[in-house]
Amino acid sequence: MADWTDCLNFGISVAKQASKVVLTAFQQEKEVKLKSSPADLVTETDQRVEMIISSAIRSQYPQHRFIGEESVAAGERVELTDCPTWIIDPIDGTVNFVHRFPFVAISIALTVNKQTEFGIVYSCVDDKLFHPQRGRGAFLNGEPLHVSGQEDISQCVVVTEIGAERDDLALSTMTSNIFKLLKLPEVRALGTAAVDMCQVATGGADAYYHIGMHCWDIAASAIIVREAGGVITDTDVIAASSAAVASRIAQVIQPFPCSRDDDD
Ligand code: LIP
Repeated sequence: MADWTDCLNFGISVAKQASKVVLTAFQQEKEVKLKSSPADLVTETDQRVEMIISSAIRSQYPQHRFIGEESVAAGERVELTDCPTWIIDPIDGTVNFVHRFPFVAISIALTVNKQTEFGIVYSCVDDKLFHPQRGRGAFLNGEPLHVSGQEDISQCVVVTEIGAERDDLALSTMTSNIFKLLKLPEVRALGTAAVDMCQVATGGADAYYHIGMHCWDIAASAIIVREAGGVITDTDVIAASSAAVASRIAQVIQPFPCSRDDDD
């Protein structure tokens, strides 16, 4: 099995450099633009941070490819091939960033042959670095992570979000699904999918549910959950501490038809 540890270490150093830009801008006034909805925002910092990360990686690994949230927003196609491909969300939790709600993360994953080799979720404000590697476990600031292993849905803390889609169908599906989830366990939301999913990996939460996610929102955190012993299903995204909890949530919620990132 090829060893991607050098790439992981390089990605971590780049994420830490980029986080300085995020943290400086976090305290300042931002110029904000709307993307698909008032809950889907972009700032100059999102674009700058993506440029810093992709330029650094490109000069170190010129053969590698990239899928980045802001490059796609600017018109680049999403194309996942077998080549080493870095999937980047420069600021996951842009709405939090704009409002100074203190959960924002830089999320980076590397796929090779369409399989994720490692992830990096750097939760900048609280200085928490999540770094899983395929087959080698998941870590938070160097310490191994394990899901709770909870199998009883009535004992679960479930993390979820309303999401960025604000049309009537998306909103009514999501709110009615949250209503159903509220009848089961405790529900929480931090405003960043990447950090939300990391809570499942730490065992602090037992499941995560969200519809309409993009690959850059979840590429890194999905491998964190898996390497911490959890499961990821696809209805639409459920990350859970056990297959039993994932399947119970899938029975309760109403699926929602989402387009794929690689739809043209
Ligand atoms: C956002 C998320 C947020 C989710 C939104 C959106 P962004 O990512 O992480 O938790 O609810 O759907 O995708 O736009 O801040 O990178």
